[in-house]
Amino acid sequence: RLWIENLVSETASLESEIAQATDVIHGLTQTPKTLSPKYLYDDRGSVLFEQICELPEYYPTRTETAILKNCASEIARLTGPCELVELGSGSSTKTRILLDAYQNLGHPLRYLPIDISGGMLEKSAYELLADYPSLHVHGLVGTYEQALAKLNPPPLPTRMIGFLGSTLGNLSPAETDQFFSQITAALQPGEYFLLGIDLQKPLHILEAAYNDAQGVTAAFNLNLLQHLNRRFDGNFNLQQFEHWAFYNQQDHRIEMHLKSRRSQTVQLRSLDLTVEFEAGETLRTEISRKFNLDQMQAYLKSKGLTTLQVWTDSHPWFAVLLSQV
Ligand code: AVJ
Repeated sequence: RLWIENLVSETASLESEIAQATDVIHGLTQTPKTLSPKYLYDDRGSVLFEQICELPEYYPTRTETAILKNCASEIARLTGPCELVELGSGSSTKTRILLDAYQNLGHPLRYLPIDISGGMLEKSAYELLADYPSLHVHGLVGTYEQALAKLNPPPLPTRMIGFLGSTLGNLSPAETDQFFSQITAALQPGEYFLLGIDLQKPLHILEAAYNDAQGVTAAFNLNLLQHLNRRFDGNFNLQQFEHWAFYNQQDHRIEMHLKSRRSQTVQLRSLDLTVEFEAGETLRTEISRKFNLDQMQAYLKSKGLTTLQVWTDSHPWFAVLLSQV
């Protein structure tokens, strides 16, 4: 009942290794320095993110979970039996709410988790198999692009691709366009896309969520440097960088950076790369866009996705949208 394919490990594809190395070199040599947020998610980063989800200040996870508990049975009714594909499956905690709903309707359970962190994917797959005796899991360890390109027609009548947690907010507008081209290419007419998005809201709530009192978000951000050290034989000194996150009101997004505490030189030996930081210079590690619900529906429509139903919490701080190609 379990099959996990690895699309990223060194043995899987040299092409993918080269793409990532090129990406890191490009990000660290441009001004301002930026890296894709996917480098936050090595196995330790994924564990730290799970801890973030439990923080009192980090409202998105618990808000989305509450929304899903309310709407899961309606989603299952609307789609009927379907294969559930999840982009960025992580611990698959919220997935359980959906699996329960399909199970309650007596539908067969097929789950295709996609995640960049192999450790987290494998662990959650085993936990799901233990709890859902009829579940079949086919996991793909890799980037969204790699995994979406590999999707075969589903064994069930239809398919739903889930993209929860507002991970969409990590993508720039240009990356979002590309992403939706891949989504609509992967879906057949009539298939479903389930999207969770974080909404615009007062600044103090947003900034608190990315600057928690316990410092878990800071540890999560700094862990990216540890990841680069391990992956590319680097010598980043984590003591010499600090976590910095703020809401960019103009672009409606949280920006997360690592700020150099002094002028310093860092080496990534396996990339043959030397990087200079000035005192106070920052490396942007993540954007987390906050959306407007009407604009998102219009955007989905422009991409060929018709929104069937929207659910929010009472504020509303977060939204879940079910759309169809
Ligand atoms: C998983 C991308 C949705 O942007 O809120 C949490 C990641 N970064 N705290 C987010 C994150 C800092 C999270 N996403």
